[in-house]
Formats: sequence, structure tokens, C-alpha cells
Amino acid sequence: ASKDPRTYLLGIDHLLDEDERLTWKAAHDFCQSRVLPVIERHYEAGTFPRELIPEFAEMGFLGCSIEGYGCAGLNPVAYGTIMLELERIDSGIRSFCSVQTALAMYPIFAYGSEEQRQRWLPGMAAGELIGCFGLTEPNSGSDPGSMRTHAKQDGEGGDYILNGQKMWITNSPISDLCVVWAKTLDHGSDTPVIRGFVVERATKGLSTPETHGKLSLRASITGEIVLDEVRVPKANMLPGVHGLKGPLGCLTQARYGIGWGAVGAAMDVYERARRYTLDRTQFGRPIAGFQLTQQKLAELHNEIVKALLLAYHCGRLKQDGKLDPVQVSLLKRDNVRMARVAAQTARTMLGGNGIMGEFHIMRHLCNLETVFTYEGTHEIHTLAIGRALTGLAAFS
Ligand code: TGC
Ligand code: FAD
Repeated sequence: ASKDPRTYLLGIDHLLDEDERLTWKAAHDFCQSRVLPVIERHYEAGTFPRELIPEFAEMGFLGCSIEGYGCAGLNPVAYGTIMLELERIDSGIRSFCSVQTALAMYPIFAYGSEEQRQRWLPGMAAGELIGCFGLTEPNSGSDPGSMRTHAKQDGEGGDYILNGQKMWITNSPISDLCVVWAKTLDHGSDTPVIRGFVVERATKGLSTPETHGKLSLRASITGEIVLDEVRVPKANMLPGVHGLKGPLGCLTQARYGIGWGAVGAAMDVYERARRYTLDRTQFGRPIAGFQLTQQKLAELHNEIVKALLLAYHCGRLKQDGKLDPVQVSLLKRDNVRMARVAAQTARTMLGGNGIMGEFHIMRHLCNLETVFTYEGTHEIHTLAIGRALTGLAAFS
């Protein structure tokens, strides 16, 4: 292990193969040199750095976990290290890449026909087509099965007519394609089932107004998807899945990435607090020399080591096809909880400067409030784990 004080207790390097180490380093160098310099400006302005999308594509970040179709086909651990480095900069930047990869490209890859994959995935990997994932609605958040958005088929084999409203949708205002989940009556059935539809930007009746006024995840664009008599060809319906397991299967991919990403946010706040407390002098000595400060640093570092090993363990399980969705709930839930506490602790270590944008920690802290809530709230993952442990569902 290297004696770099930023990382030397992590001890993870020897667990990675050469390709994983190279991927991690390339992602780190790119994010530090290209994304970090612009993040504070975009966060303050409430804008996403769209100018970086071609570079994300060139780095292979978009669809990186998918094989073929112009995608990098990385293993889960390498994919995780990219999410970690993106979120070391900002959760909103990781959000952009994970929505594109896990929530927009993955459903097309996993549930789409070969023709649909060929039609959309290469452009999405190249960053020429941006996608979003519309599940949440004004009255259906934690309980997506209660969604009201519906699709009615215009005769057997005909187009679908979609009506409804999605809200809190990352990237929707800048999307070329919206993956929309809606209830429909399959031919011959009288029970509505959830199906996925790819709604293209130019479709009449589609609008995606931006949501303004967020005090968290400000460097990510959020909006609605409003569907007013939107006519979608049958060729845009994802044929390979029906039911809630469709969107939940995508969420399992994205939640896995968040499990790694949260570690990146925690590493950044830890390292900034470590450096600051070495520089800052009070009572005639660096505040890093006080026992209470060292306790905080030791605690932060310890939690990061555990969270990273959990992410790594889940990555190897995923690689072997053995990762259960409840294990992903455990990973997302605990690593985000850890990062949120880490940001709160690190913030205190900078005193008044801790609330300033230029010191970056307050931005992470605000972002992590969103990460704690989206992709399944902390409470919902608690109940998912509780159900697995007891066999009793406490959701309703
Ligand atoms: P339940 O009966 O448990 O399950 C219905 C069907 O789905 C299957 N399933 C899963 N499949 C894959 N992955 C998972 N995690 C799965 N969980 C369940 C299950 O086996 C079943 O299949 P089948 O074949 O029997 O039909 O469904 P439930 O209605 O009891 O709901 C369970 C609950 C509450 C855990 C679920 O609804 C849930 O996870 N709610 C949270 C909703 C959520 O996470 N929304 C996220 C919206 S997207 C987002 O936030 C993106 S942020 C993007 C960014 O910027 O990064
Ligand atoms: P609610 O479900 O109303 O929950 C409110 C509170 O009640 C929470 O604390 C919750 O844990 C608690 N609660 C609910 N049910 C129970 C229960 N059974 N037991 C105990 N407590 C419970 N969605 C998308 O579809 N696509 C996106 O791209 C997307 N991006 C997002 C980006 C941002 C910035 C944000 C903030 C959200 C995004 N979401 C997206 C939506 C997100 O997934 C939802 O906000 C989340 O699932 C929670 O739903 P809700 O906000 O309606 O809260």
C-alpha cells in the first residue's frame, strides 16, 4: 500500500486487476482536470455542464457497463470506480451519467428488441442522444405501482396513446428520448400492466418543463414529463418486460452505481477536511493536532474503508451474477447514510468556512440530501431489508 495519507489505509489496490486500476486512474484524472474546475460555477448557476457530454462519451462513461453497441463493456467494479470519481466531484454529475447508463440505456439493452438497441444505443453511447427515466409521478413516489400514467392501444398492433405526468425526472428537459413507464391493458387482458415506452423528443403532445428552485443537486437538470395524447408507435414499446419488475430492474443497476458514487463524495469531504485542519491554526497549533479532530478524521476514514469494501464486495457478486436486489438496497442505503454523515462531520471541521461554496463540502452535503431520497428513500430500503429478514412486508 502506498503511504499517500489520502488513501493509505484503504488497502484496496491489490484487490483490483490492471484494467480496473487503469480505468479508475483515467476517470480520476479526467474528473479532476475537466470537471472539478467548472463545478462550483455550474452549481451556483443551477446549470449542468452540457459542454462536457462529448468528453464523457469519449471517456467511455456513457453506457460503460453495457457490452456492444459502441459501449465500453466494463465489469461492475470498473464501472463502480467511474461512478465514484464522478461523485467525488458532484452527485449531480454522477446522476447525469448513471441516468444515461443505468436508467435510459439499460432498459433498451435489457428489455428492447435488437432493432431498438441498434437504433438508439450507439447514439446514446456517443452522447448524441440523451435519455431520461420517467417513473415518479406527483402522487406516486415510493409506491410506483400506484402510477396513473396510462397507454391505450389504438387497435390491435396499433400505436399507443399515452397520457399522464411524471415529475422529478433527471435530464428530462435536455432529453432526446424519455423512457416512460405506463399502465396499459395488454391485448385480451382486463388487468392493467406496467410497460416501458421510448418517447422521442419530436413527438406531438410531449413537454418536459424544467423544475426550478432546487437547493440540492443544482448541477443536474430536473424536470417533468407531461404526456397529452402522445402517440407512440408500437415499435417504441419495450417488448421484453412487463410489470413493476421492469423499472425496478433498472433501479437495481442505478442503485448499485450510487453505492460506489457515495463513497466518492465521502472521500472528497474527508480529504478536504484533513487538508484544512492541517493548515488551520488555533490555540497556537494546527487543529489537526487536537484529539477531537483526529477522532473525526479516524472515524471518517474508517467508515470510508468499510463502505468501499462493501461496494467492492457487491461488485464481485454482480460480476458473478450473484448480486441480489436486497443486497443492492443494503449497499445504497448504508453508503449514502455514511456519506451524508461524513459531509456533516467534515463541514464542522472547517468552522465558518465549511458553509462556503469554494470549500466544496456544503455542496456535497446539500447534494446528499437528494441522494438519500432518490432511487428509493432510506426508509424504503430499510423496509426492503426488513422484508428480506423477516418475510413480512411493512410497506403498507
Ligand atoms: P414488489 O411486489 O416487491 O415487486 C414487484 C416485482 O418487482 C420485482 N422486484 C425487483 N426486481 C428488480 N429489482 C428490484 N429491486 C426489485 N424489487 C422488486 C419483484 O420480484 C416483483 O416481481 P414479480 O415477477 O413477482 O412481479 O413491489 P412493491 O409494490 O411491494 O414495491 C416494493 C418497493 C416499495 C420496494 C418498490 O416499489 C420500490 O423500490 N419503491 C421505491 C421507488 C423508487 O426507488 N423510485 C425511484 C425513481 S427513479 C429515481 O429516483 C432516479 S434518480 C436518478 C438520478 O438522478 O440518479
Ligand atoms: P414519498 O414517497 O411521498 O415519501 C415521503 C416520505 O415518506 C419519505 O421519507 C419516505 O421514506 C416516507 N415513506 C413513504 N412510504 C413509506 C412507508 N411505506 N413507510 C415508511 N416511510 C414511508 N424519479 C424518477 O422516476 N426519475 C428520475 O430521474 C428521478 N430523479 C430525481 C431527481 C431528484 C433531484 C429528486 C429529488 C428526485 C428524483 N426522482 C426521480 C424521484 C425520487 O425517486 C422520489 O423523490 C423518491 O422515490 C421518493 O418519492 P417522493 O418524493 O414522492 O416521496
